[in-house]
Amino acid sequence: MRLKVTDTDALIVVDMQNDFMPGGALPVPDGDKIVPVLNRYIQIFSDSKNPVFFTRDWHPEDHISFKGHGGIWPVHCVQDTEGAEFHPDLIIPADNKFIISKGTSKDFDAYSGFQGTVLNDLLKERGIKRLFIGGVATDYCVFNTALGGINLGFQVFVLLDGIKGVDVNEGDSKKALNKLLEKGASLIDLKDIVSE
Ligand code: VGL
Ligand code: ZN
Repeated sequence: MRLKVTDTDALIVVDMQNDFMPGGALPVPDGDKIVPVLNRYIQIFSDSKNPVFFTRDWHPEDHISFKGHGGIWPVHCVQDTEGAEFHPDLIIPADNKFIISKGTSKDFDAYSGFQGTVLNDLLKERGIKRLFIGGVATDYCVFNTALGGINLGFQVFVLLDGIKGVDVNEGDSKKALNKLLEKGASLIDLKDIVSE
């Protein structure tokens, strides 16, 4: 594929937070390995003044998704803790960037960056038509954010070299990508993006 980034494109970097990295509370295996690749995408979008959206899981300490509070996950990404901070090497551009917090109220969980957030409004306001989506986890928040984007009418490109999954059940990430393909998403790599 040969894709040129145009002014109706946005990059969405999903949940690249310490707790989802090796050593964190809810680690995605090799989650840190995609940081350099995501930084390349971030640089490309940032250089062309396209918006870059960073979603983050941003839970209260008694969140419904946590074990002991009705959920299945260990305590993770608690608001204002180090675990909820972005990976220290992730490039956060000074301009044209937006931080989207999700799962912020105790009684609601959100695997999609669109759920309970202003992400769709911000994208529509800017006339964005195509979304380039990377981050973690392929089988949870990347999947649901991509699906949400498709359902809201965006053309979605999933960054194959910029995602990692948890695979609680073997094959979950593969299934998620197949489902997205079926729904009309495209799977791309850095090399598919051309400057001219
Ligand atoms: C996620 C599990 C719980 C994710 C968030 O970002 O994929 N997974 N909360
Ligand atoms: Zn969470």
